[in-house]
Amino acid sequence: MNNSGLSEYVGQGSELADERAGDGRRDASAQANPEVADLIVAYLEQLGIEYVFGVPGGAIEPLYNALARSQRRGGPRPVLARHESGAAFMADGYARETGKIGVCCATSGPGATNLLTGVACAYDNGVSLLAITGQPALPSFGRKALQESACTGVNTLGMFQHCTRYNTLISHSDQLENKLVNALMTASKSPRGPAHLSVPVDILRAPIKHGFPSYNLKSLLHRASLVDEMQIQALCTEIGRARRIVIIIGGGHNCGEAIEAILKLAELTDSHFVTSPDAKGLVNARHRLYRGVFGFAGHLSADALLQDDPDLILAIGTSLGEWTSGAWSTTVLNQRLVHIDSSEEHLLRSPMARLHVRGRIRSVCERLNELLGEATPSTIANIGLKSPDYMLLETAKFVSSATPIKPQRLMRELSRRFPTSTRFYADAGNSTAWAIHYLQPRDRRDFRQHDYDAQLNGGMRRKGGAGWLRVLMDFAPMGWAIGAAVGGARGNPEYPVVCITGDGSYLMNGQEISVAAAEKLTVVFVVLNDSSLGMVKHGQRLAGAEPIAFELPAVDFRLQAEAMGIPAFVIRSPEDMDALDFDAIVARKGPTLLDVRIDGEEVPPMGLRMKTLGGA
Ligand SMILES: Cc1ncc(C[n+]2csc(CCOP(=O)(O)OP(=O)(O)O)c2C)c(N)n1
Repeated sequence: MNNSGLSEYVGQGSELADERAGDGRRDASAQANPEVADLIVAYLEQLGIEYVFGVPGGAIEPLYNALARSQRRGGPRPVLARHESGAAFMADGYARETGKIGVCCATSGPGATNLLTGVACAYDNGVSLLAITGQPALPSFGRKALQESACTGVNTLGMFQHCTRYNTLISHSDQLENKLVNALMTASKSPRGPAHLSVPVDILRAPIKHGFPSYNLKSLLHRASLVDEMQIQALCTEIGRARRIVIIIGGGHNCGEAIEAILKLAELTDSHFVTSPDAKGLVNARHRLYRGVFGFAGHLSADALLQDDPDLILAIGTSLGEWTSGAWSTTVLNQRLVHIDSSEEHLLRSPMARLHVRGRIRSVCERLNELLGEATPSTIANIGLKSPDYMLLETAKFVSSATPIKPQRLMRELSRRFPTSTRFYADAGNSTAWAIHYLQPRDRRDFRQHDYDAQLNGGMRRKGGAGWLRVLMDFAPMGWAIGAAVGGARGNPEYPVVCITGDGSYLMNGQEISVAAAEKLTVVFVVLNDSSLGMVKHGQRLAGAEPIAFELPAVDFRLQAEAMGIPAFVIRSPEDMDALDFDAIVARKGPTLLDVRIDGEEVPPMGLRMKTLGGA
């Protein structure tokens, strides 16, 4: 692909535009008889977006025609998902990995409704997405056209209204440019989220006039670095007064791009820090100041730190929802709290805070560091070599050699066996709990994933890519990790991807493994096979509820994968892991499946969930 050399190493769309738009904007109207669909593709290209994840159908056909033309000249091309929810999950994974906007598309009617779950997931988890769905031709509205999805049919526009940040029907071709740019701007500003364009097929096919695209997204999508100097001064005063500060680091892109400055702040103030579950992947668990995950499936060391009376708690970029606030725990939500965020929605959740500091987190932390007396650059010496094993709830099980393999031990094996550049995606269900608590990739001797990547890339610095672990915190659909892992790998095929999922989730969405095969992507699917909906089973037990509707049939996922030509292995014990050639698995340009017959009796660290459900 012509533009991939450049776009691989730039994360933010606006930054990409810096380098390529200059005015090298491809003139969509330069080709013979360009259509509105070509204009959409031209804008995606301007942002360095290389792939559109979706499933075709009649109402969206002109977009696929435009993608075919684009693909022939090395521009954005389609990736064919097996189900539209998988397409949206892939776009989500692509956005997380690259820092760009993930783009997915579907035809009208059932294509759009299938896409909805993935779009809702991106909405609740703050991921930049553009969803494009089709409609029958405008003149047919209200006449029972096949899969009509306007207000006179099964109103998909209405459905998307509740899980997007921008949602519109294009009812005239002249609207397209303005609405598309609005959608792209809305999706990428804080709070991030999905935008949806519902485009009738005759509009997609309509001719465009000469000279498009007319917007240069370079300046429109540029992220402002404004800082609120007065609030920062006030925060400096608070920091100056405090004896002991604890920092809580939140997840998502805003903290991802700021992680160096945040860690510098911790070092400069000699403050211990914890992460929310979704931010675990931003840091090295061996950092001398790190005390683990606070929130769902977190560590007692993090709780203890916050309960030990710090006089200042700096919550940075965290949503303070159920899973990220320890179910709204007063150990965090109290008057010692200072909340730093670019999202008004996040700030709204801390009315009791002593101070709110608004602004782009990276800019705020960099300015703070300046005022506090520029920190000595973070060095490997700051990492320390202390094993983080002490944080774990059940260390004996972490090293247990029992058969069937304990999920705790499986996390240890996955941590040790994969290269340091690996990205892990953990699925809804017990996988999330096990990964948040027990996964701790081997010593990177560096806490900055991006710098590590820079070394690998011969000095080329890769932006975006928030962390080595990706999980869901809010709307958490089973099977998300399967699509997201494929999309993440598509966005950055250089690094191995591991998808940790359950057998229930795999039965729901596992067909997307065949996309990884078709795209030749190194994704290792690790299926925690316990013949049950494990989180449901343990949830029922812990709550004293009826033990019902959790059993799944015994499935041999190895055979299923092999039927698709994908190498697969059954793992029953820790020794079975020794028999695998991980170097070959990681070197393989294509997926591998590990069907892991885990000990399903092990209780996942899900106490917090039980507390909020009112059970246990
Ligand atoms: C689409 C969807 N349906 C239902 C749920 C509720 N739910 C959460 S976890 C879970 C069980 C997951 O089972 P499995 O994928 O086998 O993973 P395990 O918990 O056994 O590791 C269910 C049904 C959900 N999160 N998403």
